[in-house]
This record gives sequence, C-alpha cells and structure tokens, in this order.
Amino acid sequence: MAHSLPALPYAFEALEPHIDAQTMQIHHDKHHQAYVDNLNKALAGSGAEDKSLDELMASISTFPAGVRNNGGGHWNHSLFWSVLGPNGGGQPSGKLADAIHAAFGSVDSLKEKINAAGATRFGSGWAWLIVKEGKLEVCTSPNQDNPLMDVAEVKGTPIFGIDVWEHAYYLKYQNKRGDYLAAVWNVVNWAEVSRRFEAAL
Ligand code: MN3
Repeated sequence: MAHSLPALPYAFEALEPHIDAQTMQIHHDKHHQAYVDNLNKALAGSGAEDKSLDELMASISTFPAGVRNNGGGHWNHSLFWSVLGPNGGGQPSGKLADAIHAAFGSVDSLKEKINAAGATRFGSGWAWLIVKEGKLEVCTSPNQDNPLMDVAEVKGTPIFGIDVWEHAYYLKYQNKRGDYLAAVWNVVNWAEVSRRFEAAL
C-alpha cells in the first residue's frame, strides 16, 4: 500500500486569522503532498513498501536520507493538522492538564517553553511536546526528524508539535517566527492532544 495524503480535517480558512488560508493550502496540498510522493518514490523497490509509517520511524537509521526526510515529513504533518482546529485554543483539561501542571507548573509555562524551543531551533525543524516514560517533556528536532526516530537526540512519543519551517508561517508572519508561535496556541485542538497523551501512556 502506498502512503497517501490525509485530508485536512477542516477548511483551509478555518484557522484564520491565526494561520492564513493560503499558507494552509500550500502547506497541505503542495508541501505535505510532496513528502508523501517522495516517500513512495524513495521506498519503491526497497522491500519496505508495506511497512507502516511508525515502523519506518523506529528503524529509520537503516534507510536512506530520502525515506528519513520524506517519511518524517509525512508523519510530522499528519500529526500537525490533527492537533490544530477551528474551535481550538483555551485550556487543556483532565489528565493532560494534571500532567502539564506536574511537569511545567502551568499551561503558560509549557507554552513559554515550547515557544522558546521553537524560536531557538536554528533553521528548519519542529518543537515538540512528547511523552517519555510516562512524563511530559519539551524538545526539538531538525529538518523533518521527530522523537519517534531511532536517530533522535531526545526520544519519546510526540503528542503536539509546531512546524517552524518558514513555509509554515512566512506568507503571514515573514521573519517573525515568535509571532507565529504565539498565534498557534489560539488554534490548538486540546481534545486531540489529550487523546494522544492518554494513548501514549
Ligand atoms: Mn511544514
């Protein structure tokens, strides 16, 4: 089974004014589609065409760079669309809220930590909230790497992530990555982050 682009679970303009429709359309239909297409090309004839994306991440060191970059791109963007939403923002609740308070003291302090991580990731990459041995941690990865990869510096299960590639924000925010990071919190789908948190435990 070839890998395929998941449909965006809301309209391109659904995250306005925080993330603009044109950015969403190009990001999903062009960038993510290209990761999927190039992953399928990179896997063709490798014998690993039937491996799941999670299986690829766990043994990514055994694959060429094309699988790492494009497989990571496909995994990361599939998570990204799901943890954003038109009725997002507000506060997390339940077990996730308890775990955030235990790990970071407050939701605001978690936001500061992820924003600082995203702002200081040099070049392109991702800022992550991960579950590691039952606890929450913030980390970053370069390019399209992620914490599920066997090559990751910090390993864990991502439950939320922010794409800090310029293609994610440049049309609306230009060089102001910090303004984009601050705006993303208005469209976080906390229900999905909670679901992923409980699944990761
Ligand atoms: Mn991207």
